[in-house]
Amino acid sequence: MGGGLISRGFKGRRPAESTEGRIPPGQYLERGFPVLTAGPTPQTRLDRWDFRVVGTGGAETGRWTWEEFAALPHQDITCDLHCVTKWSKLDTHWRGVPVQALLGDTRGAAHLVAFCDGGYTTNLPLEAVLDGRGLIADGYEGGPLEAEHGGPARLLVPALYLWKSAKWVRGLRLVTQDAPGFWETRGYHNDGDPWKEQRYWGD
Ligand SMILES: Nc1nc2c(c(=O)[nH]1)N[C@H]1C(S)=C(S)[C@@H](COP(=O)(O)O)O[C@H]1N2
Ligand SMILES: [Mo]
Repeated sequence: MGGGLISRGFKGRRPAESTEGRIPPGQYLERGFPVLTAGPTPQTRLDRWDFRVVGTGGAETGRWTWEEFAALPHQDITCDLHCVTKWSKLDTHWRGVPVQALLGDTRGAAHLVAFCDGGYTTNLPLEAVLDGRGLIADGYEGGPLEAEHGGPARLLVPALYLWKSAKWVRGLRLVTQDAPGFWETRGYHNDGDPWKEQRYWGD
C-alpha cells in the first residue's frame, strides 16, 4: 500500500537511519557522553606532563613534553564509541597524534601496554593501534579534551570497547608478551571487540 511507501520514505530522512549497522550487538544509542572512571580524575599540570614510549628492553625510546607533543602533526578523526556498559555514541570528532607516529622501532614487539596518571593500564595488540587505528587524542569536538574524558590526552582506539581507550595516558610500553591491564585482570575480555561482543572473560 501507498502508506507503507510513505512511512518508509519518511524514515529515510530521519537521522536515525544513519545508525543502521553501526550499533554493535547488545548496545544502545547514547546521545550524551557518560563519564566512566575507576577513581578520581588526576590533575597533572601541563608543565609536568610528558608522554613516553618504552621499548621491549625497558629503555625509554621516546619522550615528549606537552609543548613538544602539541607541536607534532595532528590528525582529525570521526568515529563511533562503544562502551562495555552498553552505550554507543556515534559521530564523535577527535584530534590527536597517530600512535604509529610515536612508536618508533617496534621490532620484536607484538603488544603494548598503555600507562596513565592514576595507575590505570590497558593492553592491546600492536596492530590495533597501527595505520591510524589508535590516536593519542588531545582534542574533542573542536576544543581541548576535558579532564573528565581523559584530558590533557587519552588513548583512543575506537574499534575496541572504550575501556581500551586509556584516559590521562602518559605513555606506551612495547612488550613481547601480552599481559592483562586494569580491567582485563578484573573480568573484562582481553581483546574487547564490540562487534564480537567480547565483553567479559569467556565471551
Ligand atoms: N585512566 C583511565 N582510563 C580509563 C578509565 C579509567 O578508569 N581510568 N576507564 C575506562 C573505561 S571502563 C571507559 S568505559 C572509558 C570511559 O571514557 P569516558 O569517561 O570518556 O566516557 O574510559 C576508559 N579509560
Ligand atoms: Mo567501561
